[in-house]
Amino acid sequence: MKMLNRREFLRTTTLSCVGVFAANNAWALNALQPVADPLGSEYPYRDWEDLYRDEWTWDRIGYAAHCINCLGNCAWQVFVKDGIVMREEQLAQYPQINPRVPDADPRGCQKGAIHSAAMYEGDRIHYPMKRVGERGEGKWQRLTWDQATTEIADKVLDIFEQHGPGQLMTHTGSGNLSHVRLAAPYRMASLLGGVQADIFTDVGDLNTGAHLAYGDPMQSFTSDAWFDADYILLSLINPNATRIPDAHFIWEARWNGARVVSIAPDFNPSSVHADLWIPMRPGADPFFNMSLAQVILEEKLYKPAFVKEQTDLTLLVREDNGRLLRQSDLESDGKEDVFFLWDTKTNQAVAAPGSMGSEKRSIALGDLDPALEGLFEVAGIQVRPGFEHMRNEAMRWTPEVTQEVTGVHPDIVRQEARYLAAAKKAVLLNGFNIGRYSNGMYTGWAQTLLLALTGHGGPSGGLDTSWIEWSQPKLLELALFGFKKLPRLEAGGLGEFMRGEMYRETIEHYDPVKLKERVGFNVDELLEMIKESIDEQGMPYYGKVKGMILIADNKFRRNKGANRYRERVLEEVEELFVDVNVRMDSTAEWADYILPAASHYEAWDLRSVGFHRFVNVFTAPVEPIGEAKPDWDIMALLARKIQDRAIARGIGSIQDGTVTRDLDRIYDDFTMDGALKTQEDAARWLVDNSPELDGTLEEGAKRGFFVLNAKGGPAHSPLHADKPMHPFERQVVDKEPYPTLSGRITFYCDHDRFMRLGARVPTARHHAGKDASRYPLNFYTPHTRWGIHSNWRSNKFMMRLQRGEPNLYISPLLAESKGIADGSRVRVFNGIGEFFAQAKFYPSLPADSLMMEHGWEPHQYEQRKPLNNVTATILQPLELVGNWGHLKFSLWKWNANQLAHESSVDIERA
Ligand SMILES: Nc1nc2c(c(=O)[nH]1)N[C@H]1C(S)=C(S)[C@@H](COP(=O)(O)OP(=O)(O)OC[C@H]3O[C@@H](n4cnc5c(=O)[nH]c(N)nc54)[C@H](O)[C@@H]3O)O[C@H]1N2
Ligand SMILES: Nc1nc2c(c(=O)[nH]1)N[C@H]1C(S)=C(S)[C@@H](COP(=O)(O)OP(=O)(O)OC[C@H]3O[C@@H](n4cnc5c(=O)[nH]c(N)nc54)[C@H](O)[C@@H]3O)O[C@H]1N2
Ligand code: SF4
Ligand SMILES: [Mo]
Repeated sequence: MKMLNRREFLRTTTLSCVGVFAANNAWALNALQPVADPLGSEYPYRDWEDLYRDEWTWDRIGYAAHCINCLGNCAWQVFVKDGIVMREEQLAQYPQINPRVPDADPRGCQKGAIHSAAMYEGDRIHYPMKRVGERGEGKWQRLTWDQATTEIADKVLDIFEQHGPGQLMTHTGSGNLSHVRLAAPYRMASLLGGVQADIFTDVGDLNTGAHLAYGDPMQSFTSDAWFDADYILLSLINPNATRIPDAHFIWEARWNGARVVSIAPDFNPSSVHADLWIPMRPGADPFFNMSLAQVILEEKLYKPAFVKEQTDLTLLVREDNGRLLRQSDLESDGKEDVFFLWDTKTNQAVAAPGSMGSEKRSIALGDLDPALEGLFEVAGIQVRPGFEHMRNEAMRWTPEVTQEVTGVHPDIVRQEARYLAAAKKAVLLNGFNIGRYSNGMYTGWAQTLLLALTGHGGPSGGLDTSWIEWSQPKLLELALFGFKKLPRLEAGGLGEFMRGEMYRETIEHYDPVKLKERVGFNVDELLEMIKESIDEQGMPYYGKVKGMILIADNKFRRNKGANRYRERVLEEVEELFVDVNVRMDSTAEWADYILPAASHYEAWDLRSVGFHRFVNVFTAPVEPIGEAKPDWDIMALLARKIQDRAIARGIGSIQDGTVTRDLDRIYDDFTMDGALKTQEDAARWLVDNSPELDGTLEEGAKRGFFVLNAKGGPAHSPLHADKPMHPFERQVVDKEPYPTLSGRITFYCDHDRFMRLGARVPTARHHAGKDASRYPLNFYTPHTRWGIHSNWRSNKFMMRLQRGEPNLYISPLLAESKGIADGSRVRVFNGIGEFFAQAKFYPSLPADSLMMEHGWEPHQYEQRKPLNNVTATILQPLELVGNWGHLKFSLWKWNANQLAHESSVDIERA
């Protein structure tokens, strides 16, 4: 080939291009004739070019979502070449259910988009391993599956033989939210009688205020229902970072005319796009909410018809003792759970329909017109409607009074109260962060009050608590062994607090007098109430155990008082600590045995957790890495070995209360006599037997997802094929009772502890924070955009999008006073611990608070000291009430949260 100089080359190419385009029609291109490859003889090797061409070829496409604890649940196409996942792409094939509502496509986030890289990173676990050094020393020996599971099975049997049943914790954490991955360890726990803690409360995600009010805290809209709201309030939530695939519905609603308001202490990535950001002092929300209620009542903006029908505010309360008037007060064999209202038409007390004890299964009032105000007499007992008590309390919290606590100007409070009351459809989106403050229950309860007063429920809006409990009876049946035997289900926050002896840090950190002033109780009183809840009110805590099999739970990262907690738990489970995990997380590091699990693209599964009606199918596009196995297969193999070894050792059934633990047939039970040997078998069984899914697994696998049919609708709402879903439609439209004691939305609780702590009606209470200890700064730790907790936290692509090491957000004002520059290395500390991080300026943060996104692995910090080292915590004793109507232990519904944002710290340049 003749060598041209650069100028000549440019001239010829430009000319030939001009020649082609000058013809200005397609003929010119069609006229181009194929010529023999001019480079052929000069460049026989074209591999590097082929590399680029081949990048876009693949052997196979499969489907998957990601099974961890994000709320996205997005369908991905997974492209496989030579047995390796080369990339993933959003599927974007969900049907639009209604032409007037935006669809759910495409769904995804940046973490999901790099999983094909992350799944092959160095932290993946390839083989079963046994520790050969001290715990945590990092010395491992590779075992075969046979060796590992035989050794573990023998230890499990030893624990049964030496200590009896109930001494094994078999806990699956929040990392396994897809159906089969979730069902496998629960089924194992059901058969073994293992301790399984409530995963909502042991991380602090339960909206207890919503449960108190509605009797059901799992009551989100489908996210498309946000679209036609005209008022959206974001409270303790940051959807642009933590609900990435659904957040667009909020901003589309804004485009559609909605007013979007974000309440947060910092100008977070969602506040940025709102019509109004209300800067809230950390933990001050109940005061703000009560002041909204005050304005609504003062200005008579409330909707009496909705209040009378849907709430318990009509129920009569005794003047003498502050208790609800019960049938048992009036008749010797009267019921405790039948209540009365005052009918203004007939001027008499009438039993309110729809309560737990009522024969009427409807809350419709018919001809009744109950009073909201007035003093009445029933059989010589003076009574008045709860509405008056609620109002008296709310009227204390004028916007002028609460401004001192919240920092929010009264004009803003009045303005937003009026917007809320005027809205046709108002949606209040509550983040899970609400559960991580000790006054979160107060925040949530007051929010439900605001919505009820202004008539927002069902089609006219309401509370969105970020979770939908679809009706999936077969999933529960599979997970809980047909309800024939159950795990030892434990109150989550309570279990962690007791087992990890976190109360030791509580005692150390808080000033008892100041704590009582702030939250209404001191540590001694708290410990007494905890004891009372366990001993007398049925809050389950099973005490210390001897061994632990942990699945998909980064326990030593997420828990409070982190390193001290870890030491205590390791001491407790001295005999056995097994971790089943996809990667070497900060918990697997400390295990005796590690069993390698298949990742998202390596196992069959289904997933429905999310804000939409699509059940994604995982089709196992590739084989598991190394010798990893799907979680179901791992549990089945473990069951097999326990059964074999039990038979060999002559161990049969062991009596455990009213059931037997049949160790000699546990594999047969686990697999339904061999029918469900693999994760794929279990996924197929679910599809074949679930009424809410139409078609076969194969059909779902061809599409990548199922669309839930009407049978999948949750308890509180029908699932219409062509309409977004609204929580409590059945109550608001169909007048079905709420699953509460009174059958109505609850705003009066006459349980002793509620009465004693001044919380029988919604009110405002502080969280502990900086004023309850010696340390001057509030410290709160929300979730990061760059990981789902610890998942993908150390991935190189995610690290490149941020500072790449644990970083702490600080107000420049505070930084200046401490001599800290942007990028400085800082030490954050209090009496119970310390950690080091890089300071990052964040001007919108209050100068008396620090913020740090949680989720960094302890091993990413200097000296392996994580942020949770400085989080001392308490429990909210009201959330531990276990003997009042719907306030009794219920998995994922009612028990006490672990609280992340209660302690305080100081900071210095390090
Ligand atoms: N990218 C990503 N997404 C996730 C997760 C993740 O780790 N990463 N985790 C998932 C899980 S399990 C959860 S629990 C959720 C958590 O996600 P969210 O429910 O959004 O909760 P957080 O991120 O903890 O906090 C949300 C916001 O609360 C604000 N905030 C802090 N204190 C207060 C306060 O006192 N009052 C008010 N009004 N606001 C306050 C902060 O500005 C913060 O931005 O996200 C889920 N989605
Ligand atoms: N300070 C502070 N602490 C907090 C919070 C906070 O806001 N502040 N938030 C709390 C909240 S809301 C949450 S939800 C928790 C989250 O707490 P973590 O338990 O830390 O959550 P993940 O990082 O999701 O851990 C799940 C583990 O499951 C593993 N895993 C993933 N897929 C699979 C699989 O298919 N099979 C198996 N066997 N394992 C798998 C992953 O390796 C991962 O380590 O943290 C809580 N801790
Ligand atoms: S991690 Fe969750 S939100 Fe992100 S793409 Fe996967 S399923 Fe969707
Ligand atoms: Mo969470």
